[in-house]
Amino acid sequence: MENRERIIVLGGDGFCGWPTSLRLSSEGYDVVIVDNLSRRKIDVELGCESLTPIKPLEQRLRRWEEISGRRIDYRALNIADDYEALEQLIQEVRPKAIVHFAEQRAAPYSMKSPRHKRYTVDNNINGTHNILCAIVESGLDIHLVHLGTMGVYGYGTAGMSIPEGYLTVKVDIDGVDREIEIPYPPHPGSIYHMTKTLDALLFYYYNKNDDIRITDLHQGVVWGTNTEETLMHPDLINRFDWEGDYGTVLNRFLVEAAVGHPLTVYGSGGQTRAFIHIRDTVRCISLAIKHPPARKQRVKIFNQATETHRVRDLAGLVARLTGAEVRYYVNPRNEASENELVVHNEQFLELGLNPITLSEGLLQEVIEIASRYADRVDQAKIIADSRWRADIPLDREGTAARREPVAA
Ligand code: USQ
Repeated sequence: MENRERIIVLGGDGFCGWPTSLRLSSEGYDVVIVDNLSRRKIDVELGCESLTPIKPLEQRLRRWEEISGRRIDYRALNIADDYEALEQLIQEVRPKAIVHFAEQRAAPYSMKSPRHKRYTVDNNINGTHNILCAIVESGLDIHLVHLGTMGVYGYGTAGMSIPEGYLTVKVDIDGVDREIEIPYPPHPGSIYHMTKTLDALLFYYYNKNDDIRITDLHQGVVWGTNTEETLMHPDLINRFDWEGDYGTVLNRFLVEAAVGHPLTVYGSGGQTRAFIHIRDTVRCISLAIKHPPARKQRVKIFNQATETHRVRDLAGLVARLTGAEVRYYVNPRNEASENELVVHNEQFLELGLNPITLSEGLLQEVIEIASRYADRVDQAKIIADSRWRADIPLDREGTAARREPVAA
């Protein structure tokens, strides 16, 4: 039997986890997906579903095997809860790497209520800690690749660009100037983002104490939906979130345009964020697996983002392409209304990433998908119920009074 390298993908049924699992399988790794299908259960809780009609995981996996001749194994497991089963699985599979997507990943969902805050913290922190603990117990040299977020830095960079994880600072120690490198100060903007900053501390400790090899990928807002592999058959289609809690900004604007809803710009729309196309997400993860940190090297941090955009400029672009109305809503979040953002991402570029940047062609591809499945969108679910604080008014109609020119 061929001795292939094995990879465990935690959260392999999700938006980034599914296309990553397919990519790694097509590259020749033996992939084991671990998932408790929590994201599908949250669809039921929220009363909406993926824009794209995703198939049950078993059906996805059967179709993939039929098309590619490659088998992906699946284990139903809640890694935040069932530590013993996770430890046994790692012993049994003996993976080269574990890719960790198994976190509740939506900022608005994490802010909905005390229950949602507590679920996000319990799930994300226990899950991450269980993996680290189980890797140590296994005694194996396993590379952990974690999906982190650009949001750990905050987005206000005081006029400087955001380095890849570590910041060089000058300090005065006993009257002598010294230059030292420190982890970039955490500055989370939601309970969800806060869990990722806590993850970073867990990584720091386990890397220092147990020499675990860890790569933390600080990913920006993902847009798009298809990758080369998910396009191979309708049964492999990826999920596409659009509603108020889980949909991310650019994909939401494209769906809103397709169903004739005004584009939901929060506040002034002056928020600048870092973006990455889903096809680059899977490329970056593959590159990260192929380039692990050396044993005893500190946690390796990549900024997994290819470009930055201001929210109102994205709305302007989508409006120009589709004729949609741009409407301003009271921002349900507690965030700066305007910010500049410059992000270093040289490490992935040096490893050969040729970034996909926002082009009309790719936007059209998403508009086409959004139009094809528009009847699956329940317009009542477009406006988020979540607010960062109880005193922020819920704005269902949009502040139509505000009409600033929107840059195209
Ligand atoms: N926004 C709008 N209108 C909308 C939705 C969002 O104006 O309809 C604004 C938000 O106020 C925010 C920006 O767009 O300023 C981005 O919001 P988002 O929902 O697209 O992204 P976010 O909540 O930050 O979280 C998403 C993913 C998360 C990932 C993160 C990367 O859900 O998993 O970690 O993007 S980053 O934003 O770089 O931290």
